[in-house]
Amino acid sequence: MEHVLSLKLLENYKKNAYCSAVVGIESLYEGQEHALLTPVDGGSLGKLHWTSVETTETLIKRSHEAFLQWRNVPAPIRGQLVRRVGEVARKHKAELAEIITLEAGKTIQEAQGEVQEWIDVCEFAVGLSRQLYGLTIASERPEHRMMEQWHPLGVVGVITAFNFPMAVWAWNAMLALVCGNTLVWKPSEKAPLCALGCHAILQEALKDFPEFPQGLSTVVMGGSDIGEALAKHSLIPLVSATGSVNMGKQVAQKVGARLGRSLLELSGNNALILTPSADIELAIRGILFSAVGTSGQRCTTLRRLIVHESIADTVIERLKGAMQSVRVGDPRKEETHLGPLVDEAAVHAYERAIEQAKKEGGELVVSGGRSETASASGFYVKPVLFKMPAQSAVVMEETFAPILYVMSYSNLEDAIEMQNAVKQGLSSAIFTNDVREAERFLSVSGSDCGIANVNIGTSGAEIGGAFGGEKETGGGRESGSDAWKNYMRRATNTINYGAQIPLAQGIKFDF
Ligand code: UN1
Repeated sequence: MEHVLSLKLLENYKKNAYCSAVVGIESLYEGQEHALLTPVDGGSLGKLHWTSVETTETLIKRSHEAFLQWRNVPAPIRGQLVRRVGEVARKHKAELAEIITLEAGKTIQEAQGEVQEWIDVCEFAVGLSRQLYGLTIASERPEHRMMEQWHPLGVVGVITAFNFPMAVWAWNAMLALVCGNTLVWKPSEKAPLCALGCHAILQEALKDFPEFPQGLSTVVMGGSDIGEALAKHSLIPLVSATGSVNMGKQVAQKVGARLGRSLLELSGNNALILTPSADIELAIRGILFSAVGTSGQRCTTLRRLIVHESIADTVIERLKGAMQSVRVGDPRKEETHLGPLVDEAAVHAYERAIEQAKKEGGELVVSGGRSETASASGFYVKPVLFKMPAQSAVVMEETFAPILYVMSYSNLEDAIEMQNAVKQGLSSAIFTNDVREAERFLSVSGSDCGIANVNIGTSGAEIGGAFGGEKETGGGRESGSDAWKNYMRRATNTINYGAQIPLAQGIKFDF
């Protein structure tokens, strides 16, 4: 089936006029042609040309030129652009969500939630534009003052994944822009239209600011060759990359080879510990959304449930019922809980994990499989619940699918050890009504993840916190708190307002 994109935001893209309007460079179309398919029913969304490496080079230089002007615009004025972006995104929320649903297969509910993350981060970034504070530091020398300033970095390279095709760009872009940087963005090959939708909003917002430079944010489309071009480029001081561990390692090595900075947000293999004191009904609701939401394709998806042995049978029974009531189907329908996986390869990964879990002694409680009720040509699968004898090899891996592995524990120390025993360290949660257990889990000897929650699930973080994780998750932090510091360089300034030159550390150097 052919989908006619009647979405106003993208009405020009099929005429191949859209991108050039965004970047002002016709040659963006010289690259390879790429067919776009929707996971909703496997139908066509049209075609786009990828950007060539040569054009990417040109665009990076252009972005650097834009940076040289943009850095001089006062931060609160830069914030006015981001405020306008938020207003325009809010106005087009439904249309933007529709693009996400068609291209990435996210349910309309969650797609709207994703656009809301973008709007929220705009509000946060506008506030930040007046709060890029440095410290004043007491100097040990008389008539001296020390202070810190935060300056913009330059062109920020952004690489994003299909599963949050707008929000992750927004986390990076809205902050990077108020911080005085420009951006070159390589979206996922699976979600280029979402990137064009984001840029349509930015273009609309920029109409109110004709004095601002062209090329503040540029989209470059393509595969790993384009990612590599960003990673290697000396005009890009920071590359922020979201995706697989393998991609992150490639990027980090290339950026590291030139001593650039990288900000990585990679895999998660998130666990939830369910203790005997927990409110089980509350926990079931938290578990279900975390395990099944976004068809298990969030990096914060719950994949490992570690339940106290005394309540394991009850919890498994309750979860079985809840999972069986999940509505799999067309993500454009309001009532759908579980839309399609993104493509056939994702379905194969799901099937492979099920087979492997069986071999490793897993007992299927909810058996899953392709969904017959949903479209035959789409990539619809049902949720899977496995009771595992131990945290075996398959459980240690991140499979981007709605598969939940349940294991039991007898004492909390062991449960925390199991939770920390994987290579990834993004998100984690405990459900308990016992303050000692909660605090132990949050303590220095508790969860080793970037996100540790009490009585809420592992996914669905708000933008106000710093988002990211440890170990193979890559160590980067994006979005809230002081993540903005990643997008700036710190200058320490010492100012002497006296008539002497005293040296620090008491050194005498008189002559
Ligand atoms: C991701 O999957 O890459 O916490 C990001 C969450 C979302 C972001 C997920 N706010 O689940």
